[in-house]
Parts: sequence; C-alpha cells; structure tokens
Amino acid sequence: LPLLERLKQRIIDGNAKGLVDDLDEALKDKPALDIVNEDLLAGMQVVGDLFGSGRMQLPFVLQSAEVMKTAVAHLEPHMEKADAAGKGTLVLATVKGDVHDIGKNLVDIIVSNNGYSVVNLGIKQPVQAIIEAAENHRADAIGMSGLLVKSTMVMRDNLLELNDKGLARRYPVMLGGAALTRSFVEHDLNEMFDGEVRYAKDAFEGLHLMDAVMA
Ligand code: B1M
Repeated sequence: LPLLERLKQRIIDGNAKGLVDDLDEALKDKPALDIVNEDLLAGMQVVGDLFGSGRMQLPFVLQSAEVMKTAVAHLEPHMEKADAAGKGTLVLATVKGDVHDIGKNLVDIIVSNNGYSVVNLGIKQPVQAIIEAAENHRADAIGMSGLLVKSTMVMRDNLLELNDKGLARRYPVMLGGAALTRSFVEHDLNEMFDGEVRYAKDAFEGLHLMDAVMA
C-alpha cells in the first residue's frame, strides 16, 4: 500500500509494527495534524463502522485505539505550538460512565498547543470532580466529552447540577463527542441551562470556542 493508505490500514488492523518509521516518513511531506485528521481518523472511522455493524470484535477495537494513541503521541511534538501561554484555562473531562478518550485528548493537544492551560481530568469523571477542578483552577470554561448515547444524558444532568449550584453563569460549557448533535446541545440543552453551552464538532471548533470565550 502507498504510505498514507498504509497508515490508515495500520489503525484498522491495530498494527503498530513499523508504525513509527511510517509516521516519520509521512512527516517529511505532511504536517503532523493533517496526518491525524486525514489519515489516522479515517482509519478510526472504518473501525467504528466495522464494530457498529458487528464485523469487528471489541478487543480489536481496543488494539486500534492503542495504535491511534501511540501514533498521536509520536506526532504531537511535531505539531505547531503558539508561543503565548496562559490565554485561559479549560477543565476537560470524559463524563461519568464513559471511557472514550482519544477525541478528548486531541482537544487537549490542540487547545494547549494554542496557548491555553488545559486541566485534563481523564475518563469517567463525576460532575463533582469536574466542578471541584474548575473551582480550584479558576477555569474559564468547562469541556465535557462523551461518545456513548447515554453520555448525552449524563451531560444534561451535569448541566442541571451546575444550575443547582449556581455555577452555570460562571462557567461556559463546551460539549463534544460522536453521540451529540449541534441542535441537541445548542437548542435542547441550552434551553434548560442557565448559562451558555456550545457544541464542538471537532477539536478545532473546541479551540475556536475557547477563543470566543476569552475574546
Ligand atoms: Co466504543 N463505542 N465502546 N470503544 N468506540 C463507540 C463510541 C460506538 C459508536 C461504536 C459503534 O457501535 N459503532 C459505540 C457507542 C454506541 C452508542 O452509545 N449508541 C461504542 C460502544 C457501544 C462501546 C462499548 C459499550 C462496547 C462494549 O463494551 N460492548 C464500550 C463502552 C465502554 C464505556 O465507555 N463505558 C466501548 C469501548 C471502546 C474501547 C475501549 C474499545 C475504545 C475506546 C478507547 C479509548 O478511547 N481509549 C472504543 C472505540 C475506539 C470506539 C470507536 C470505534 C472510535 C472512537 C474514537 O476514538 N474515535 C467509536 C466509534 C465512533 O465513534 N464512530 C466507538 C476517534 C476520535 C478522535 O473521535 O472521540 O468522536 P471522537 O472525537 C472527535 C469529536 O467527537 C470531537 O473532536 C474529535 C475530533 O477532533 N470531540 C470533542 C470529542 N470530544 C470532544 C470534546 C470537546 C470538543 C470536541 O470539547 C469538550
């Protein structure tokens, strides 16, 4: 297979052997971020489709995810970074009951490479931990990620908790993850939230939302 096709296939096959050499080769002609967005994510998309249709079993999905993580970790130092740090602080977490963190970690990379501090709490985070971190770090915004359909309800409950605690106006919230839609977040959820909640379709939109919050 040609190099970039091979990288995509490595994600699908969960095959890390020779991965680093291929990535280094690809970096000669293509920016690190484009390799992630165009080639590696295309592989992950196929994995999702195969898994969703019952043609791939979970252990293989896990292997693909591991290769994806290894690849992103290798590419990360090659990504462009803004000089100015300290533009603002984002507390970021995958919500309670959800282990998916590849997308969240991409958001961390993109947002922190562009001058923000990101407090990345990890996966399966209860709302109490998210609020505590936001208060302790004097966050400018809260970001929640979740890929499961049930996580969309957890996010809704988390927003209600922010309402109850009187913190909704203090923290703008951004939500991302494959099970969400823009209209669900910006219409349905916004309606019941006392503050402002926005949807980010990808990590770049997450960055733009941070820029808007700090403007
Ligand atoms: Co899971 N899984 N999984 N899985 N998994 C999905 C989400 C699923 C859609 C697959 C499918 O059926 N087609 C399905 C959910 C179905 C549903 O809820 N209706 C599913 C399922 C069912 C499950 C389990 C329940 C399976 C089981 O145990 N029987 C289980 C759940 C465990 C749990 O959470 N409690 C499970 C487990 C796993 C693995 C552990 C094997 C692995 C995760 C490994 C890891 O993350 N460390 C995994 C994977 C890899 C997937 C798929 C295949 C790929 C997800 C991914 O990493 N995509 C996924 C299929 C899919 O999404 N199509 C699937 C790449 C990533 C970059 O994209 O996270 O969407 P994404 O992030 C994007 C945007 O969404 C956005 O930016 C990123 C791009 O720039 N974004 C944000 C995300 N968060 C954001 C936050 C922001 C802003 C933007 O601001 C805060």
